[in-house]
Amino acid sequence: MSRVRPEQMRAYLRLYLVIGSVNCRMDPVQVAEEALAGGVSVLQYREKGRGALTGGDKRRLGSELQAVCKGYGVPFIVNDDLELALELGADGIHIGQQDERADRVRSRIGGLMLGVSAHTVEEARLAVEQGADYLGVGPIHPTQSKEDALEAQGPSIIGDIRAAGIDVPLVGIGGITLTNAGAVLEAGADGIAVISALTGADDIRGTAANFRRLGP
Ligand code: 3NM
Repeated sequence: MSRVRPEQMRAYLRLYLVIGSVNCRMDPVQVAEEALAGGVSVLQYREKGRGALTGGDKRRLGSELQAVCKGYGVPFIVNDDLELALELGADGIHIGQQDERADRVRSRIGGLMLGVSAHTVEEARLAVEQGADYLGVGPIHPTQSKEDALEAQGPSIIGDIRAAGIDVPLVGIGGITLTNAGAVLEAGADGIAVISALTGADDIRGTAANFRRLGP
């Protein structure tokens, strides 16, 4: 299977929902359904944090979220768990700097999409060399949604990565809201990735639609 083309990847990244059961006030499948109806363009299943599902329960929710994504023709990406990604036949996998090396993951997934979290220009460069199709760059702003999040860097980290000549598709992540998302796109991101701005919204569908209106 061939790798995703960068222009296709950029289109997928416009509004990226990261979701797991611990992030949701109601059924995560319903949250995903609403968010996709509003315009989410890629979904990552990230089952992490206190109270996260494991084993068969984790697999079941992943499979349900994947089915919702299929209905919208939106890629389904699994965070960190390569075995689960392969077992479910996910469209891609996302890994952090603490997880397995990107080149080792690439060698096991063929042409599936590979996303890597990067916090510095050097991490960004290395991830691209090792086969990343896209980067998640953050945290842009302080976040409540990740227990081990690093210090917030502001949108300028994205400008720094672009100024270094790294033109790989990328999203900003961490504390992004409707109010501050514009600056992330202006700094050179292809899209934004959110957890709480959508999973915690009273009107998930409407909020997703408003995020999409910010884009090009
Ligand atoms: N990764 P929210 S920040 C999953 O910096 C994740 O790599 C981050 O959640 C990183 O939109 C983050 O609620 C949490 O702030 C994003």
